[in-house]
Amino acid sequence: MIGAAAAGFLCGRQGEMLPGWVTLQDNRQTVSIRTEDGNETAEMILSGGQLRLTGDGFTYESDSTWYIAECLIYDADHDGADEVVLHMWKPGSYGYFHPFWIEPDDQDVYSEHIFIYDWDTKQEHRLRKRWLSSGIPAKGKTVFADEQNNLHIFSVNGKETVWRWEGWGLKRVGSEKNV
Ligand SMILES: [Ca+2]
Repeated sequence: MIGAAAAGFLCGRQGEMLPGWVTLQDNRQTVSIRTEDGNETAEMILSGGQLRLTGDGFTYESDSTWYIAECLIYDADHDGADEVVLHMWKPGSYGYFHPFWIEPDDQDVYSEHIFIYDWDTKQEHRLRKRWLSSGIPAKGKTVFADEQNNLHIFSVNGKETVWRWEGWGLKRVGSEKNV
């Protein structure tokens, strides 16, 4: 974890600014991923905002400009196979699909995202883009997936929102709750 600076911002590895309340989880564990081709085992290392997944013949390393706060592995879209769900911060609000009518992003400003990847045993790095959110204003302090595969986001302001896969992507269900 990176220590908070006095100004209320975290100073990132390349001098970028993240809000000071952002918590970058440190997590190292062996995970079992349910795929269409059977289960696959991976070593997951989340440290300093960088994610590494390794196993028999594969390695995934996250983009060095990202800060991944949390990595969840669960069946986000309810089809029986697991997805990799990243709660993360990256430069700019838009990722791979930048709307043409919006001015170019300010790449010095970090914004919060939920990125979802399929686990594809045919790819050397395994992760295949599934659903990559634009910047979200959730101010998520932490996230959690429940037994119904709903994603709960707990904000730094003490609010909880619940998100469920519907059709194409996560949709918010119910109203915001105080926690
Ligand atoms: Ca799935």
